[in-house]
Amino acid sequence: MKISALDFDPYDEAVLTDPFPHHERLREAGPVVWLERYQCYGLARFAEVRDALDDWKTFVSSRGVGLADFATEQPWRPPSLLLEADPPLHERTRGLMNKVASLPSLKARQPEWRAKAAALVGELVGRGTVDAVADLSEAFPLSIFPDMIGLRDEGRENLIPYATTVFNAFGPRNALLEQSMSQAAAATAWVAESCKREFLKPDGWGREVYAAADRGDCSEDEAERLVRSFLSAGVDTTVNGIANLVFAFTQFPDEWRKLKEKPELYRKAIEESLRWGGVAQTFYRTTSRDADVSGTTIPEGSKVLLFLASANRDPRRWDDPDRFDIDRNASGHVGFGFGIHQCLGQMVARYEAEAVLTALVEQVAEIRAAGPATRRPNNTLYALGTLPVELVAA
Ligand code: OVM
Repeated sequence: MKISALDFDPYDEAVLTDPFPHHERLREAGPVVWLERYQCYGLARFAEVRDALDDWKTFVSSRGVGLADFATEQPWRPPSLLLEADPPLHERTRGLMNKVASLPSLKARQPEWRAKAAALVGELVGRGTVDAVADLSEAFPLSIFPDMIGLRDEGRENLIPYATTVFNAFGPRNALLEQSMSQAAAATAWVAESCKREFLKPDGWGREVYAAADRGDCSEDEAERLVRSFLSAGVDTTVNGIANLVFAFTQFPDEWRKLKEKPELYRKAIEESLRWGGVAQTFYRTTSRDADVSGTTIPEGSKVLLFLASANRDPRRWDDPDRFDIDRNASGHVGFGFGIHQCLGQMVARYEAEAVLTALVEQVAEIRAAGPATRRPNNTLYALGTLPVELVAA
């Protein structure tokens, strides 16, 4: 089958700040597209994205899940033992980390998280215009996540700049990456040190990873790099997940009213925001052998860009996909990916969002947009810069 070659640039600033109209063009161009500029393939339809994620033997992660092919290019940091690994290594590291980031461990923390979110929302309600990004979506995760890991107190302001660099680094070496790299040298050094056993507090997921090393499930060096995964993947993602959740309600005030009438819909609302919001826009895989995708052969050694956020709005899979609809059954979305690499922290993300959303539903009558939201362009994340809102007291 003849495939469409496009001059489309997924990393153009206009695309990064408003990607969804461009996704439609990608999906309509065919089940597989060729992105001339980056010499990679692209999949933007739901079925093809999910099937590629499912077929981890053909679409491997060990050659990097960004544009760089680790078989020929030096990674900017030692590869993640989870994200950038294949079985059998991935099976061992993922198994160990699943036990640390367990549901019982989260359930034990849930009451405290809900109380903290309620207190934070309480401070913001009726205060006039607040920034739902800095004052809520960053403030809440930063008030619980570093403590859950057991991170040292000093230097936590490095977490977001580090994560910003990590997610920019999945893209090309463009100005965004160069800029965040040059600003994040100190953050990278702080993170590297913070992952070491001696800098972690005794109670926390960080030391639990080292306990796995003590049991012989991984080496001391592996433990250090696995803790790094928590710091890389656990902050900017949840920050923007929460921000996009609030943003969704500013765009669809009827859905907020619906939720106020039926507060029991809060979990469905969160799942729908994960589908609609598109926080993790894209990840790559690399083909380990020739792959047939809907009649097109993708040759071995190709980089394949998977447009997760586009898949989540593919009209072939979702009715009226651009509509944020909290009654919709959004389960099955690929916002957390799919298959063996599906987000390790997805329940952390959901519990954080639940704490914030239940607090909002209880205390807020109306979430009023109080000015234009701004975007913070990133090569992988659909990130908000500012989100001015007024939280009207219930
Ligand atoms: C990691 C890592 C970093 C960024 C994202 C991610 C989406 C994982 O270091 O393991 O998962």
